[in-house]
Amino acid sequence: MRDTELRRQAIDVLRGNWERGHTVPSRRLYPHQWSWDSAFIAIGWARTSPGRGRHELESLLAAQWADGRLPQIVFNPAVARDAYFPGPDFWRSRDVPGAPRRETSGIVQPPVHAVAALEVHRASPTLGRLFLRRVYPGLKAQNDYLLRDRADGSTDARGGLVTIVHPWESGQDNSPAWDAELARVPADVQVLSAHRRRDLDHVDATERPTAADYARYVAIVDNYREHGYRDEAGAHLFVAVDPLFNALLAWSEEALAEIADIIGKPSEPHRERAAAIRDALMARCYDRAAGHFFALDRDGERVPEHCVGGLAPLVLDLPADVVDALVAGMTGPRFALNDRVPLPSYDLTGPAFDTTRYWRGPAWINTSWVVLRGLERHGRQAEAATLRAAMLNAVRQEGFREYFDPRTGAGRGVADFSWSAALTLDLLA
Ligand code: 2M8
Repeated sequence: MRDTELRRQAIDVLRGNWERGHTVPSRRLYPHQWSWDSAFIAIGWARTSPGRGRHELESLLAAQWADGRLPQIVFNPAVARDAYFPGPDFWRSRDVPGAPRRETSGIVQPPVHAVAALEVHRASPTLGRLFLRRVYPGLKAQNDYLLRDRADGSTDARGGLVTIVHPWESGQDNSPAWDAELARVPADVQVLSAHRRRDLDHVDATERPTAADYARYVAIVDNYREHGYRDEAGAHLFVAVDPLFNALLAWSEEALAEIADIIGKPSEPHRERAAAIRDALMARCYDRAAGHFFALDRDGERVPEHCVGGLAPLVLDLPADVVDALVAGMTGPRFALNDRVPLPSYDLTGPAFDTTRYWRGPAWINTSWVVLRGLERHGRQAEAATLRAAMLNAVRQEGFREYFDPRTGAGRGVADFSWSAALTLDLLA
């Protein structure tokens, strides 16, 4: 298939998923607005209709909480309340002071939105400047919230890493990096009998998190909701440090610095925050022997599972030997960089590897796109060209699927998935 045809198909998917001001990740499986999906989707819109990219980010920011958190899900009031589980009646944001009028979930997702805002601006700089002025305060407040209320206790006075308090906050829901921490969450699979998992109406159960995972996901939210979604010390049932989340936070601080320069605000504080997060990632998550960035558990111990998020710090300024080690890991047996299938979400040789189960192996377009940007930043053109070819090959062969079998490239999850289409548009630009 020619590039022009692939581009046309990607635009069709985004148009089909456009829903008055935002784009759903998938019409059937995810019928609301998701936070980091909207960032990737805005990057795609930037390549074809920058106005929609602006709407995408501004509609998400309109649902920001008073404390600055940008919610993982903004519920569409026009959609049936039980179309997705867990829906608005499970989260009950309407009972929380400081939550917006529009109902939302109470957790966050990886903060890649400032990067997206800058991409949207660059696509149409004249209107973009006004747009940047409008979105800058919310984007800054989002990162302020994370660095203030989610600061990992063990960082130095300059600040540093932030925690996630639910696997859903990582965006890589059932990644093996969370298994040990999740196993500490007391949960009874019976709690699920009170709910109906709607995801299993759309995707085979072998491709989704297990019932035991969901029981714990529900228990963590029940506890957080009972605490009024306040981040009090010791209140969380799940705490972890995710290298992908923190790398995107640092990258977005760099983007905020550029945005601040464009609109005449102080940029140096953003550059300092970006450097502090990068330094903390290096000091705490980087394992020199493994040549990889690992997640941390609630005690600050490294979780030695090789996940694709551990390659994400490539989007930052890193010492040359660290870049070399990450690229060696990517081209070695664990991630097996090739020009057919994008990067697996988890170590192909790892004990928890699964070819079909969601974030436990399958290849995803968004995480590969982040790593691709990292390779480009460090001038690794050969590896970048290979990864780009793999991403385009996957969507050409299988369509804009949610994820792909990391060995065969077979499409998995839902079809017509928005960020797979959106980031394809970026690749083709
Ligand atoms: C997936 O997560 C949602 C919960 O947020 C789910 O499984 O229902 C993840 O892949 C996440 O990264 C993504 O943002 C979301 C919507 O595409 O789906």
